[in-house]
Amino acid sequence: MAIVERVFSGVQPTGNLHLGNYLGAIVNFVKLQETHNCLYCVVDMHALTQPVEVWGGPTELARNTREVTAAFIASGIDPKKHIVFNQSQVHEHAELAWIFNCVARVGWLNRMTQFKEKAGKDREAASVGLYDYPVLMAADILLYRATDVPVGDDQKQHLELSRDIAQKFNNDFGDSIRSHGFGEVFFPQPEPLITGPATRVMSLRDGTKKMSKSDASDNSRINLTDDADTIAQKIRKAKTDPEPLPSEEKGLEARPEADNLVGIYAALSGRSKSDVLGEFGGGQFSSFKNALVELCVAKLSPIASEMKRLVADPSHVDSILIDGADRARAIAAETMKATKDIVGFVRKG
Ligand code: AQP
Repeated sequence: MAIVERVFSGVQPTGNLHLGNYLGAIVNFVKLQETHNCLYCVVDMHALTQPVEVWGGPTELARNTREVTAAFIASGIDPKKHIVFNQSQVHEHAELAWIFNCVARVGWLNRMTQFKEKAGKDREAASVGLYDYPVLMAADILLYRATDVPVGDDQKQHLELSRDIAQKFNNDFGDSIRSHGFGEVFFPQPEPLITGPATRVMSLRDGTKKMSKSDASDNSRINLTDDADTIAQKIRKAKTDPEPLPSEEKGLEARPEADNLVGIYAALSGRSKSDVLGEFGGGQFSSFKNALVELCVAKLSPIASEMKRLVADPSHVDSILIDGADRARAIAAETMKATKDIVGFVRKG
C-alpha cells in the first residue's frame, strides 16, 4: 500500500466554537484543500472524554456535531471534493485505537500536559477516555495513513505521540509488514502543520491563557456564532495594557494581550504582525480595537449567517456526514484489514 499525501484533522463538538478554533485550525483546513486530499472530522467520540456537563448530553452533542459541520462548510470546506464526517460513524477509529493502546506506553501518556490540565487536581475522577485521548487521536490520523495534520499549537504534543505510535508499530511489526508486502513502513509519521500568526489565540480576558470553549467567561472568546454587537462588545472590553501599540514586533514581548490582538488582526487580514504594527504602531488601543471590530465582523458575519442557514436544515447536514462517513469508511476498512493481517488477527476473506 503506497503512502499518499493526505490531510486529516478534527474538531470536537463540545460547543462554543471560537476564533481560536477558526484561526488555529479551520482556516488552514480551507487552504489545504487546494493542494491535498483532505478528511475533516467532527470528533464526537473525543467529546465524550470530558464530564457530561462539558459536552452537554445527547441532544447537545448531536446539535454541536451539526454546528461544527456547518462551520466547516460555511468557512469554505467543500464536502464533495473532500471528506467531511463524524468519527462515531466509522467504527474503525475505535478498533485501531485498541491496537494502538497496546503499542503506546503508559509513560508516554503520563507526560501529556493536556490530560494534566483537563483532569485538574482530581485526576482519579477523570475518565479513562480522557487519559487515552491522544491514542484515539493517533488512530484517527493513522487510520487514513494521513501525512499532514493541521492543528493549533496546543495539539503539538499529541501529534508527537502519534508519530511515536506510528514508529513503534512499524518497528514492532517490521517483519510482518515486510512479509505482507507493505514495504518497510506501514504507517507514515504524520507532520504537524502549525502555521500562521495565530496558532495559539489567547483569552480576551487574560493574555496568558488559551482561548478555549470551556472557559467559564463567554467574554474570554469570540464565538463563531456571535453577532456583530456581541463581537464589538467583547473586543472593546478585551484586556489591554496602558501603553500605546509598539511600532515593531519585538515591542510585543511581555505584552501578551497586545500580542494576541495584533496576532488576531494579522491572521484575519492575511498580513504579518509587523505589517499590522507598521499601520497601527504608536496609536492607542481604542482606535486599533475599532479597526479590529470592523475586520472581525466583516470576516465572521458571513460565516455565522451561513452556519445559521445550514443548522436550520439538520437533515441536509446529516446527509453530508453520512456521505462523508461512507467515503471515509472505504479508506479506513482497507487500513484495518491490512493492520489486522500485520498483527496476525485471523479474519474472513
Ligand atoms: N486558542 C486556540 N488557538 C489556536 N488554535 C486552537 N485550537 C483550539 N483552541 C485554540 C485548535 O482548534 C482545533 C480544534 O480543537 P478542539 O475543539 O478539538 O479541542 P481543544 O484544542 O481542546 O479546543 P478548546 O477550544 O481549547 O476546547 P476546550 O476548552 O475543551 O479545551 C485544534 O486543532 C486545536 O489545536
